[in-house]
Amino acid sequence: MVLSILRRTVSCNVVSSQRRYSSVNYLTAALAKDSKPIEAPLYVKKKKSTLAKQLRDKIEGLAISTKDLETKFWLEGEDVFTPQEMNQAQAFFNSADVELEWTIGNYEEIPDVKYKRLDSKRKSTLDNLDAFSKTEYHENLAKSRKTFGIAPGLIRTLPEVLLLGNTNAGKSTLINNLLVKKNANKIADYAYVSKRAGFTKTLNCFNIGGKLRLVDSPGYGEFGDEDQGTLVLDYIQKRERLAGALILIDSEAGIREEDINILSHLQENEIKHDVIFTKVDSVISKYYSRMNQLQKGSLDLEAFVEISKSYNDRIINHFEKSIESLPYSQRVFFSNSMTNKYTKTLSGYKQIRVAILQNCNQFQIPEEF
Ligand SMILES: Nc1nc2c(ncn2[C@@H]2O[C@H](COP(=O)(O)OP(=O)(O)OP(=O)(O)O)[C@@H](O)[C@H]2O)c(=O)[nH]1
Ligand SMILES: [Mg+2]
Repeated sequence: MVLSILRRTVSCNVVSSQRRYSSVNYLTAALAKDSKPIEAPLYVKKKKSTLAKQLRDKIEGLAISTKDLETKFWLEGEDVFTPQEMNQAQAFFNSADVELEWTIGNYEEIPDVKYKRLDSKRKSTLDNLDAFSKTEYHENLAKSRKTFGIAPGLIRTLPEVLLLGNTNAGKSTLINNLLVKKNANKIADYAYVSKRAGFTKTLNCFNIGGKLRLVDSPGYGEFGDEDQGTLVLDYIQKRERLAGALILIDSEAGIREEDINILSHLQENEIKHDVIFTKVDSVISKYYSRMNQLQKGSLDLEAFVEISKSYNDRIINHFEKSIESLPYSQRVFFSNSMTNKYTKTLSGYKQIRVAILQNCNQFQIPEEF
C-alpha cells in the first residue's frame, strides 16, 4: 500500500515536470528568431535599488565627522598637532610592546608602593638595632637589593597616564583602540570591555614599550562602587608618577555632576588632564536615524543636503552645550571606537596618542628610589 502511494507520487512528479518542460519549450519556440530578450522587471528593480544605494551613500557622507568637530572646537595654534607630532606618536604606539603589568584593588598593593613600604620597614628595623646586636647577616641585609619577590621591572619609574570616567564611558575600549596587537594588525583586546556598566573593578596597568604606563580605572557614577572610588582618589592624590589623566565623557550622556567633581579634584591636585568625548558615532547616528525614516518616502538629494545641514548643526549644538558645562576652559578630544554607516572609520585615537606622549614628555619623573 505504502509502496503504491509512493509510486503514484513519483509518477505524478515526473508528469508535472515533463509538462513544465514542454511548456517552456513551447514559449521559446513561439519567439521570433531575431527578437531581443525581454527585459525582466527584475532588471528595473535592480536599477532602482542601485540608485537608492548611491543616494544612501551620499547621505551618509553628509554626516558631520569627528574631524569636523575638532575643527569646530579646537583652538587654533596650541591645540593643533603638527604632522611630525602625529607621525611620531603613531610610530611609537604602533611598534610598542604592550604588557599588562599589574591589576590591583588597593593602592598599597601597587608593586612599587609595596616595595617602598617593605624597604623602609627593613631600613627602620636595621636602624633601630643597637651596635651589639648587629651581625654579618644584618650588614648584608643593609646592602641587599632584595625586592621582596617583586619583579624589578614592575618597580621601575615610568610616567603614568590614568583613564578616568563614568562607568560605561568607554575607558577600556579606548585603551584597546590606542594599542595595537603586535603581528595581528588589528585592534587590541588587552583591556576587558563589557556592555555592563561597572565592569572594570580594579586599576589595571599596561606598560607601553617600556616608556610609559597607561592605567585603566573602575568607572565612577551610578554603577560605581565606594571602595573603587577610594582606590581611584587615592591614586590621584598620592601617585607621584602620574603624568596626566584622560577624562572620558560618554557623548550621549554629556557631562554629569561626578565628572565636574573629578575635574575639580584633578585641578586642585595640579594634574594635567584632557577631556575626551567618546561614542561620537552614537550621537551622529541618533540624529541621523531620523533621516532614514524620511528617506523611505523620497529620493530627493537636495532636500537631504538641507536636512543634513540642520542635523549637523544640532550635533554641534549638542557638543557646544556639553563643552559649556565644563567647569573651566579645557582641551577636548572627540573619539569613536566603534563605526556605523555614518561614521565609517575609527577616529580620535591618533590625536589622543599625541596628547599622552606630550604629557609624559613634559613630566619630570620624581626620583623615588
Ligand atoms: N558606539 C560606541 N560604543 C562604544 C564606544 N566605546 C565603548 N563603547 C561601548 O560601551 C560599552 C562600555 O565600554 P567599556 O570600554 O567597557 O566602558 P568602561 O568605561 O571601561 O566601563 P566600566 O569598566 O564599566 O567603567 C561597551 O559595550 C562598548 O562596546 C564608542 O566609541 N562607540
Ligand atoms: Mg572598563
